[in-house]
Amino acid sequence: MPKNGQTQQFNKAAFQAAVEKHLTTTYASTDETATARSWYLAMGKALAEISTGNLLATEKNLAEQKARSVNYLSLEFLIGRLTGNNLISMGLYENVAEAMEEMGQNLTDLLEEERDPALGNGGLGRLAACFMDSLAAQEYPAVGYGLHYEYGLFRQSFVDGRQVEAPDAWRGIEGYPWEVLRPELSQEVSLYGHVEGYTDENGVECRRWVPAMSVEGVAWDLPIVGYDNKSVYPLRLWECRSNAPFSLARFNDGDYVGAQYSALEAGNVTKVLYPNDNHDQGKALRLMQQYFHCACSVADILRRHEAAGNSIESLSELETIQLNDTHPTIAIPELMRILMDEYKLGWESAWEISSKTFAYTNHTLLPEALETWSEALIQQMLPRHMEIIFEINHRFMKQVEQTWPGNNEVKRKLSIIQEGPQRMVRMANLCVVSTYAVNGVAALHSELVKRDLFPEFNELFPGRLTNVTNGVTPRRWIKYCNPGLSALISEKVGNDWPANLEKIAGLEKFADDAAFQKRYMAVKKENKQRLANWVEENMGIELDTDAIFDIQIKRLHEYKRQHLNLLNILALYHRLLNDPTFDMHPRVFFFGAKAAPGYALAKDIIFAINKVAEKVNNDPRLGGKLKVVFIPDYRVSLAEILFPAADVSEQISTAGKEASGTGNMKFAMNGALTIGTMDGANVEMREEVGDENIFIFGLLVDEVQKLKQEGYDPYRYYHADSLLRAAMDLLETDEFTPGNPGQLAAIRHNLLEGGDPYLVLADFADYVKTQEKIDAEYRDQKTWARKAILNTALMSKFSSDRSIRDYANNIWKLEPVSL
Ligand code: C3B
Repeated sequence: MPKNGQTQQFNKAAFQAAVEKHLTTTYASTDETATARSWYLAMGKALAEISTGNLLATEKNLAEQKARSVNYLSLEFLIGRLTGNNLISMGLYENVAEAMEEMGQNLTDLLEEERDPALGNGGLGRLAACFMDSLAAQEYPAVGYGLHYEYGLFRQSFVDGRQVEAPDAWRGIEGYPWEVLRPELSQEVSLYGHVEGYTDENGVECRRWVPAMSVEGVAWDLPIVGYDNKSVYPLRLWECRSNAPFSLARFNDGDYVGAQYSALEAGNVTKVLYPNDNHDQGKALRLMQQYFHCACSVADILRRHEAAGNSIESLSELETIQLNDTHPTIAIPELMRILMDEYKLGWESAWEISSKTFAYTNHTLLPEALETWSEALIQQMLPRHMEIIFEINHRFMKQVEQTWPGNNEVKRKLSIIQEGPQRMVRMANLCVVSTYAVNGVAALHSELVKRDLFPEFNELFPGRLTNVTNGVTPRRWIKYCNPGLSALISEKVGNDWPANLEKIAGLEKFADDAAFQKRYMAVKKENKQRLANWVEENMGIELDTDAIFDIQIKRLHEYKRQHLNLLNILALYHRLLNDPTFDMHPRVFFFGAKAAPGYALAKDIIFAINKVAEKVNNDPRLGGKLKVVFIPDYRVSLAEILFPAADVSEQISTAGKEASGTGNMKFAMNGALTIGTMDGANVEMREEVGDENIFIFGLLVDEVQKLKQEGYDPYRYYHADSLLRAAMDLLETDEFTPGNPGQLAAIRHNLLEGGDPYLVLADFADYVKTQEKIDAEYRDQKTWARKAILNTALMSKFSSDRSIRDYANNIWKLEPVSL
């Protein structure tokens, strides 16, 4: 197989003919009438012809070889634009650029026509996308299963500084050129109804679900193109349709209109992605989404397994199912139901198969994100599943009784059912009990999962709880988004580093090379210019690329502490205006973040940052030293411009709260220095780059816990620190909201009267001091360049290829299969 080159046979004339054909027959355009968008669409369709062919070939090969596969179940895949990335994976970027040029089209411009498929909220969804890329790059047999939302994550704009949400019709009216409908894979999904007992023909007592209605699941495949190989794996997204929908009960009752109506409701199942990140909202429609996703996916896995001629008993030998967080947990009782009620296996045999098939990844310790579902709701929508969950719990409680006889306290704690005025099903407990492996997503996080979240489970199931540290794909997050740096890396270490990121360590020996430092920093400067141009064109703010570009991009959440960043900005503002001895290197603070529409304080923080930005960016007294830019509608395609342009990466969550973080890795690979707490993967990044090459500050996990136990008093910090007081008090004035004092006071109130749940005030002084250190060190450009180069060179651990190898070797037991 050709490596590091063109992996697809490319016939330019045939490709151009395919583009012309799609322009005419698919998009009804002529060369004269075609817009940039129709050219992009036609080109996408022509490319999808190649990827679809390879997808089918891969599918066939894997079935024939009876290869063991992983099924990655996730409610979110935040894939971002596919065209540029797929061109790189196919090795066709230059060929297609040339082919399009001959047709009078500029590839770079056409790529800008693609709308981001934003089928995820943040880190969890983006991780799933990086993992699919790494599975395909290393040819570990895999299918990604998700939902085909009609509307992805909302589009964000600012109106007078406040976030406004608009629907995201990511497919446009023409549809997305890369996706292919697979009508032959459609599934019927049942809902509601009741359970009945019956005696089968052998006299055995059985149970069966008599559903009240059903909907149709239709499969769309998006191609996950293997980098530098021919394999293409499906990202299979289920769309709910109710084109032949009916409510049996109501229909039979003669309630014709009512029957249609509830079916219409079910037709909404995949209408929109829930916009919550690290927060469980507990809505019935969300449970329906989860079950719809699981029912279609499990049925498809069984279909594949059987079609390849395998027995149901061998399911766990050939298939493993990874649950991305608890969102697809209902797949567990669904598989148990099918094995028992349809395949007629007894409980023990069904459990033997099911518990060896599923594995679960925990992505958060935040209590508000740990999913629970009301027993009543599950009982109503999925009565047979509730019965099975009860039985799993019943058997599990017996096991707990054996280990801790008579200990009701531990039973209450471990039970899958949480007692209370409304009984709730704890999905994480169900996962730990019913899977063969449970992993956290960074070393520190996995330790906390064992120590704080599930200590008794760890005792009960030794070895089940493990760690797989997250990673990111170097294809999208270096090669594609940072061509300047990529060329420089290839020149020094050869061009096979995108698939073998260990090679990047070869840059280490150039860290002190003055000529290399210069070129490395010149690339950084170009990337900063590219971002500055975007900001000028889209926001009308002029930026100086000699300033430090300091960037915090992630979902808006109190625990991520964008408001700590804001307080430092307010402190700088205060000092610039009031302390004549104070000097600072010019700095631009960038933010990009969406707030969940129902998260009031997060929205207040966005508003405050925007208001401070308005004032600061136009205040001549600051001499251009301080700028604040809140990039609207932060998304993958903007991330691709932001990461390469950063000097400083903000990773400032309260220790113990950010499970891993993955933006931290993208920044460091692209040569930004991290200011961060000892949280998530920051800890392992520090291990890799060394303490001198990262700026660590703040309380440690145990210090956070101790302070909270002792009774944390934010006022103590407020009264003791005049700079903190000055920054906080600015929030009460009308400094940034002329004529309207108090508009920003909610944040101050939350931090003082609200008890400052994420210890912003406790970490403020150390944060400010560490930012001053960065200011001083940036002035020595040689030392800075050295540190930045070392960050790039020492990030190989954080390739998602390594994460996937860890999963494949330690959990899934998968072997690569090449096409
Ligand atoms: C996130 C965590 O908050 C991040 O620390 C982590 O890096 C990623 O997952 C990937 O593991 N996460 C999320 O985006 N959504 C959740 N519901 C839970 C965790």
